Amino acid sequence: MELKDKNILVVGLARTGVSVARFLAARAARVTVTDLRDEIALANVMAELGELDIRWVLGRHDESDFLSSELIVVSPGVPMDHPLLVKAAAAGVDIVSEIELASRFITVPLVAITGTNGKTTTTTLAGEIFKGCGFTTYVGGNIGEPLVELIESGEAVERVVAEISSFQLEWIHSFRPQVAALLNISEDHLDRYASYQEYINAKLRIFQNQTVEDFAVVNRDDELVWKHAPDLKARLFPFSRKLELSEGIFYRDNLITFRHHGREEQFPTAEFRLSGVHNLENIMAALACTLLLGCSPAAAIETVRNFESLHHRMEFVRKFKGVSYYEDSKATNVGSVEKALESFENITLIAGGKDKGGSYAPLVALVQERVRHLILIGEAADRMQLELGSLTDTHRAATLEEAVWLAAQITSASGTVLMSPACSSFDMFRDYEERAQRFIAAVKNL
Ligand code: UMA
Ligand code: ADP
Repeated sequence: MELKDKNILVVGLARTGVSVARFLAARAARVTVTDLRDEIALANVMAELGELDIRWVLGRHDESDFLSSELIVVSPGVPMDHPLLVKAAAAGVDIVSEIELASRFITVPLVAITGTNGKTTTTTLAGEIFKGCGFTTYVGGNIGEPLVELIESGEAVERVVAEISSFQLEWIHSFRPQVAALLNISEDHLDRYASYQEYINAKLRIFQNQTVEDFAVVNRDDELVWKHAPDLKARLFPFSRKLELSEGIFYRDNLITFRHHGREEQFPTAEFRLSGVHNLENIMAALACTLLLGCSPAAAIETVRNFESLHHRMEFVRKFKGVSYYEDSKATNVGSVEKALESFENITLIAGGKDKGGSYAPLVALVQERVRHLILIGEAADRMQLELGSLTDTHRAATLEEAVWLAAQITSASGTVLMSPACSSFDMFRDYEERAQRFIAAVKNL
């Protein structure tokens, strides 16, 4: 792809936009960057990119920039229905996401992993398995390192593993992973999409450009995912916790079995450090992605055995006066909270945050069965109280610290205090990591 002297607009100037601007400038494109945030808010970015020959349009977006560009690179946080993107698309301007741009320069096998939950865990594990098998590997995407950074660095790798969000899939045209995995789908990001179906369609685009030479690793047990499997062009490689498969990877009686073209490999699960049924699914998906691309089973199982849960995903914090405290700040939707509630009993659940517009109804049975006390925080508290408040003893707290203090008062010995918010954090915190740190500090201060 020729970028030299091309008139390119970069929309959004956070992690993605900064990396893209640097990448394009290094290839002598004529780059304009634009962000709704102004010079004061972006002072650090301006200092960081100060030496580059780029044009800045800050504090606003100008229609003329959108219409006069030859190419627009959009950050994931910019909605697809932004009026200026709609106009530019109608005028025939080429619009791409950062993963589309980067993938045009990636020449080694690419594994792309999406799903409502489990992306980061599966992506990280798959990356570790490749490395453990001796492949130099770049791990990036939604996990935090834009893929263009790999191209920009010039580093030669043998495998790329990318965590891919629905937002990043909105503006792809030729993005084609050799192995694409869809872990699960449940309601999320309904503050961004007009309907659940739109979100589902965005996720399915990960398979859009695959051919029969590629693999689609799909969750056989997820009805919604499996319903779409017959439409995929790639070779199907399902994973299942429930069914024995003749081609695919499945779990039964403490054993994961991988079957491909008549070959069979078995992996005992007894010594795995990752716990929970959802992590069995993540492990099977990661094994499928890596074994299909040349990893040796012996090295792969060694890595899986030693892999520990990532921070802020159902993480144990402390036991205090007989009560166990767990922090699951990364549970930002109902699907992930379901898994957390399935993992404990006699729960005091701290939930709430920025509402993403989905229904909390899938939690009803689990709240009735397992949640003794519910403490609600943040903007979503009103709606959560309406949907769940009558099912159990429900309280409100103005801050996370107050919620932790209250939880400590009302939870009986041997109970579990679990922060698993079902919401994003941006109403009260910078991000889910700050929310996690504040919870941990409050628990340690008890
Ligand atoms: N902006 C505009 N105009 C708009 C809207 C936004 O100029 O109309 C500007 C904002 O002022 C801001 C910038 O765009 O300066 C924000 O861009 P961004 O939200 O895309 O932020 P990045 O830092 O580039 O992060 C993105 C992903 N963010 C989102 O998808 C919201 C990061 O995923 C990802 O790690 C990063 O690219 C690198 O690939 C984060 C995320 O929350 C972790 N992802 C969602 C999730 O996991 O649920 C999908
Ligand atoms: P993502 O990157 O998709 O957000 P993470 O691995 O960061 O996924 O996990 C996010 C949340 O989802 C955590 O609360 C975690 O416990 C939960 N989780 C992880 N894997 C799964 C899965 N396969 N199904 C449902 N929930 C999961």
